[in-house]
Amino acid sequence: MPPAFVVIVCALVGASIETIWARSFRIDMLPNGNAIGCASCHVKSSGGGPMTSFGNEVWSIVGRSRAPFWSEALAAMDSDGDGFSNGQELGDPDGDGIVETGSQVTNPGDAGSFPEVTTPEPTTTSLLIQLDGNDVILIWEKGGALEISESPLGPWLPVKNASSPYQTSIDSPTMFYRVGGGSGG
Ligand SMILES: [Ca+2]
Ligand SMILES: [Ca+2]
Repeated sequence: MPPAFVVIVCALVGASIETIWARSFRIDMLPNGNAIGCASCHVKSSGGGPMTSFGNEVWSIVGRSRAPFWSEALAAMDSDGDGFSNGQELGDPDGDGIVETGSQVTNPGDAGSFPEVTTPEPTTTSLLIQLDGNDVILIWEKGGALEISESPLGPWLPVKNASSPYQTSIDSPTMFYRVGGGSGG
C-alpha cells in the first residue's frame, strides 16, 4: 500500500474520532444535555449530518472551539421558533447552568418538541351563609381565603385566621364576604 494512502486513511479516522468526541463533550455542556443527546444540535439523533436551528446557533457561538457556550443569551433565544426559549426547553430558563428540578426537557432544535402546558382545572367554591340564633356561620369548601369588605365593590381585605366554618354575629355592622377572588356577599 502506498504510504500516502495510509496517511490519508489515518487522517480521516482521526477527524471522525475528533468530531464524535467534540459532540459528546458539548452535550455535557448543556443543561439536561444527556436527556436529548445529539438530537438537540443534529437532525439525526445519532449525530452528524445537517444541524438543527439550535445546532446552528451553538455553532455560530463556538465554531470548532471547545469553550463553554451555554449562557443567559442562548437560553433566552427560541432557536426552533416553537414559542419556548432554549432555556425553557432544557430546564434552565435563566441560563445560569443550574437546572430546575422537575422541569420537562424538550428539544430546543425541534419545533415539534416542546413542553406540554397543562391548564389547571378551574376550581369554584361556594360560600354558604347560615343563621344560627344570633350567629352567622359562613361555610366554604375547597380552600380559599375569606375576605371581607364594607361594600360589594371592595376593597376586599383578608379575614385573618379565618377557616370554614367561620362564625360572626348578626349584630355586627353590615359586611360583605367572599372567598378568594370569587364573588359572594
Ligand atoms: Ca424553542
Ligand atoms: Ca423545541
